[in-house]
Amino acid sequence: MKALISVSDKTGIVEFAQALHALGVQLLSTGGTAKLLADKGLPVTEVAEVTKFPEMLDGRVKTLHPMVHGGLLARRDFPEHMAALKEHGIETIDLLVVNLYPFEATVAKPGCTLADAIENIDIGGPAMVRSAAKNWKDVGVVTAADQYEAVLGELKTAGKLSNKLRFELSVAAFNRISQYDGAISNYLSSVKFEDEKLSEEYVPERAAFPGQFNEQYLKVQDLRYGENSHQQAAWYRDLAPAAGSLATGVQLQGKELSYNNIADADAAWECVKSFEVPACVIIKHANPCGVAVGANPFEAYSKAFQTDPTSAFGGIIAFNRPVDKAAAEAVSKQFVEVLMAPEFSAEALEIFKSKVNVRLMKIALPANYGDVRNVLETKRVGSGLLLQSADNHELKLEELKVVTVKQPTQQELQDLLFAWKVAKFVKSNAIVFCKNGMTMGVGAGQMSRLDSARIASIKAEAAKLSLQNTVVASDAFFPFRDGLDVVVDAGATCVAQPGGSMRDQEVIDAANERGVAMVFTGVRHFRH
Ligand code: 93A
Repeated sequence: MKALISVSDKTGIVEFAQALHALGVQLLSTGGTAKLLADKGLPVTEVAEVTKFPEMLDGRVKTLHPMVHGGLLARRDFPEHMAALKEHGIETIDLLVVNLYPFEATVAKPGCTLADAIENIDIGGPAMVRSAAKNWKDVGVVTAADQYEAVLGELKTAGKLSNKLRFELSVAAFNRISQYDGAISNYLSSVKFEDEKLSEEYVPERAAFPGQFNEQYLKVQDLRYGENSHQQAAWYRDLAPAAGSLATGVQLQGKELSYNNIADADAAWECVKSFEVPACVIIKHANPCGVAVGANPFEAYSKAFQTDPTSAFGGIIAFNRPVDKAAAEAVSKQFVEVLMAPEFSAEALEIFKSKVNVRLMKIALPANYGDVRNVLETKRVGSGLLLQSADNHELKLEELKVVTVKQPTQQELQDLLFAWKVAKFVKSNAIVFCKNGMTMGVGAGQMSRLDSARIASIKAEAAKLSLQNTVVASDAFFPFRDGLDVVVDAGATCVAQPGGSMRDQEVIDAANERGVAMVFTGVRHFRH
């Protein structure tokens, strides 16, 4: 058996090659890799010896040769193929181990020159990978270090690779090539090409979004159905999901997650992650119907639940602290679809054991608060795609601009920041009443801001909550004073809104007339 090893990332390659050698596999390798293996005392033949051509053009041409590709592509069960190899003195290659020039890492470096990017486009590596992956029936193709173990495992026990493993390796290889080519296309089509600046040192300016968008996703699972039962669906994740994102979670118990569960769980998780102190978020139909912070998860949940107990029925609940016995007991009294937290105590797990339908999801928070957020948002439109950076704006206290005679109190300012965080996760038009770190009324998803304001107070009334002395966050500006009047009529004494309307002065005058405090945030949080 013969293996050709040609790797840029040499992590673990010596140990892998040593194990192959111990199994009697002959080693063939390219310049840098061959040198490393030889230095470690391994008997290795340089590809240049086989092709009878030196590596040339600064390594651009190393393995692009019939002696290599013939050995990879020949079908062992076709006598004509084997006769052709014999005629030309080509030997078969049974195992290919390749990882590519680090194109992605190179262009990720600030100040990367166009010349450096181009030089890191691997040609020979992908060509060999394609040859071997196409001929998967006869050749095993290894494209990542985390495959070394499985390959050695089969070679040790069976002396050869199974059809199944060779096929899986081939699929993984084509995925890798597609991802690699996607990265090259994304990079090149984002370059703002300036002919007059061309030189070896030219660092091109790049558009935020490439001219052609290539992304790869990995299937997490097929779903029973989509938003409705007549729609088919599956859940995919990024190849490298961000730490602390929904895709990194594990389901500990309960029924299979549904399409709507996953969408709501993401909203719940992103919202609860945005709080530094213990918080609880209850989501229904993509909107928060209760959010609160508290001294502990139990208190946060109890407050969040009070906002709208009717809507909380069948909700998706997220905590940013481990769920302990007290919180678990409280939550278990309501019908809950999904419960998410960074950790569950043994007692909490015991409480949910008998509730077999409750889906428990454990997701680690990012290492540092606010560290990693979802970075890119996509939305299909017709035969197209909308792409935007995620709405990760965090409002700071010092960014609040008081525009009224009346000044907010310290407590009101704290509640405004809380309300503003929640409003970001409420579908527009969003009106969120809050008090003492708790939502008191949420108006979501209305076509008129006035209706959202009315609905928020109707909901508070239904939950028997008083809106007297509450603060209000409005995700976008009030186009007229009527929206402000509705929230002040309901009992609000302090209002946060972006500002920026043609009629800002009319709304400021109204706030002064009504004797309430108002702040402009200078930023809008539409969410559709
Ligand atoms: O420059 S290439 O596009 N031309 C080639 O013929 C070729 N053959 C292998 N790049 C080529 N490779 C790549 O070299 C491999 O994909 C691998 O990433 C790298 C290993 O080189 P070395 O063994 O010299 O460190």
